[in-house]
Amino acid sequence: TETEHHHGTVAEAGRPELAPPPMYSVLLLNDDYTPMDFVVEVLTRFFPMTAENATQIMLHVHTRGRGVCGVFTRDVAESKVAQVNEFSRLNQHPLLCTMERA
Ligand code: TYC
Repeated sequence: TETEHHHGTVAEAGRPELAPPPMYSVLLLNDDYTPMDFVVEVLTRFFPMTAENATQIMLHVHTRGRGVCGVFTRDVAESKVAQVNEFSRLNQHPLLCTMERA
């Protein structure tokens, strides 16, 4: 409920209720070389989504230059970015993943 003490609120049971954490969008960037099927594999491997949703996001990135893969807390977003970029580098593709405040 809205029983406020500056930033926090107090729930019905009197349990402290924390403010929501800052959220970050994880983005894929387009390039001219990464195969489309590799981008779809990356999306289904590292983000919870179907192959159909992954194909839609891949095509959006391909046509618009960048696109959102998901929105996460800072630590989770940083981990996704690191995993995607390492996987792309290991597979010798230039695919880049980044993040920004949502
Ligand atoms: N533009 C790439 C191609 O034509 C496909 C691609 C899509 C690459 C999305 C990166 O994030 C990306 N093969």
